[in-house]
Amino acid sequence: SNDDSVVTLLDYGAGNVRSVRNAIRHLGFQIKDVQTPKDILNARRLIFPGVGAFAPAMDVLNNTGMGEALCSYIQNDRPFLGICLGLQLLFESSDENGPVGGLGMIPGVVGRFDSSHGFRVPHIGWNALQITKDSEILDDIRNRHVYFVHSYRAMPSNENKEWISSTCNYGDEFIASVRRGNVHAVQFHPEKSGDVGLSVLRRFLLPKSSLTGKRTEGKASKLAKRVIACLDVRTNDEGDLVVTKGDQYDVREHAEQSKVRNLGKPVELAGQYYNDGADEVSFLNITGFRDFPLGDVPMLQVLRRASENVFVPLTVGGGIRDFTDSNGRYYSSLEVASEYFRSGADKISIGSDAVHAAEEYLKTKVKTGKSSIEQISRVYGNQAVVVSIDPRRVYLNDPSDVEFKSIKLTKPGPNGEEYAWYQCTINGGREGRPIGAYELAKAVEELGAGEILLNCIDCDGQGKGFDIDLVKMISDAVSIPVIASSGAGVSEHFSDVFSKTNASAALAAGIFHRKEMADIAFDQPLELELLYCETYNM
Ligand code: 1PR
Repeated sequence: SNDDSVVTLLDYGAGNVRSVRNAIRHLGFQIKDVQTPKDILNARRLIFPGVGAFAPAMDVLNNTGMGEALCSYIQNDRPFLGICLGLQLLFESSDENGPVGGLGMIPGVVGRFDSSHGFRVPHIGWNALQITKDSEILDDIRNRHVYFVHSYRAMPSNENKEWISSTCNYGDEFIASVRRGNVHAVQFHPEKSGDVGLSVLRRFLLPKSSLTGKRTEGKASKLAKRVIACLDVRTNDEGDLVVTKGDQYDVREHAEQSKVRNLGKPVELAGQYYNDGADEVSFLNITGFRDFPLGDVPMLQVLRRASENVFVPLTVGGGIRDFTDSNGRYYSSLEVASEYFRSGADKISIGSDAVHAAEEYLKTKVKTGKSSIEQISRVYGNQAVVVSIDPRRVYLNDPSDVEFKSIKLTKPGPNGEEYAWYQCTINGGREGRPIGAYELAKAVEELGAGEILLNCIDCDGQGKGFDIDLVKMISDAVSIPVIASSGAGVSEHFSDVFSKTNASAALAAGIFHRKEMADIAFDQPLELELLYCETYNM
């Protein structure tokens, strides 16, 4: 095609490239999908958003002849942008379930991050780049952070140094982007890095003459703490999907004949929080445990529409488990998750089903490979699987009263109890289970969860701060990232949880809905923009 508004996209069908598509369209371009190797050779500009694992991606490229076409396209210095796995595949090989041979365009081996010196793997979140040479497409980044999510990375060496345009520090210094002539590839996700990421794509897509502005050096920095806006959604009594918010998980209004509290429309609020600067947006379908999510078409529509305008990571949770519908048709949790990924989710979050899986695993000590956590992480990677924990504090006078890990409380319980354990619940806090948050967190990490969303029923909706004792216990127990949740009421609560615990992110709901929640009294007004602008680098 000769049309400058057309971009060729190589999507080999391994996962969610919806957000890349949405970002390209948002910038005013049309997409032509690669069907045959010839489409690669004829492309004016080619974007390759690699998704999934290295070995299956190479299998597809080799079996279809697309790998060969890609190599010749790149050797001819034609405009190319690889994203994430689309960067890694350019190297000689990867250790991911390997060694597995790559396209071999760039010298070097892609290896796993070393988690031994306290860096959590996967590397998830917003990090700064060290820009080492003129890359053109990175010119607007300056000191702002971009979004990464990966467990494997390529390292700089003498052999590949002329390719490197930026590096990033996470335990090791790894390659964040490469550039040679018209060939670019980035390890981070421009389509998930907000407006700074959109500018990377725009610079790749537009002819150079139409852009102004010059490069500034980025500075090395640690991974930033993330602030996540959470939307609890459910069908209200009229059958509409609405954003709601509970008080210790109770979402019914106390006054008005006990109606479900309605704070607005999910797609609109998600767009608003993105524009306000949220680092990520989560949707939790809080009645998913009783409704079958694939029957819940509105939720899929919400995701599709939200992902058209939200260019930061989207997580969706609620009802992810194996399911047999009323016609006797069986759906695996993997099928349910796949439908969410196809509709625009970057991560899925599992609550109740993770509790069942962890109980089973602790009882039998056998990984069956059949749990939702194992199935989904095998196909989509650990970084795509979040486990949401809904614990409730149980006070104790003596820690030896229970078999679960307990902690000495900073603030004693209502009857002067000095200890507590945190009992896991399922079905939106309705049922307590014989497993603690600590035991659950360790078990799901072993099963393949990539991140933990740590709620606390006692603190939910109270606006009195996160449960620091709980967040500390869990973030010290696992080596995957932990998202602290429940209780944020003022911006100091965020700095508090980040300075006192090893949480990687903090999630909140009520504080963001404040305008819509005049009925809930908070202590102080909050400057939303100030909250997000602050980069919690500790
Ligand atoms: O069990 O896999 O179907 O998943 C259900 C999901 O829905 C779980 O992630 C569970 O946490 C969530 N959920 C279920 N019931 C409720 C409820 O509120 N009745 N919401 C619920 C959980 C917790 C957070 C909340 C934070 C921050 N809400 O989403 O946003 O507590 O709130 P705050 O900042 O206002 O204090 P499954």
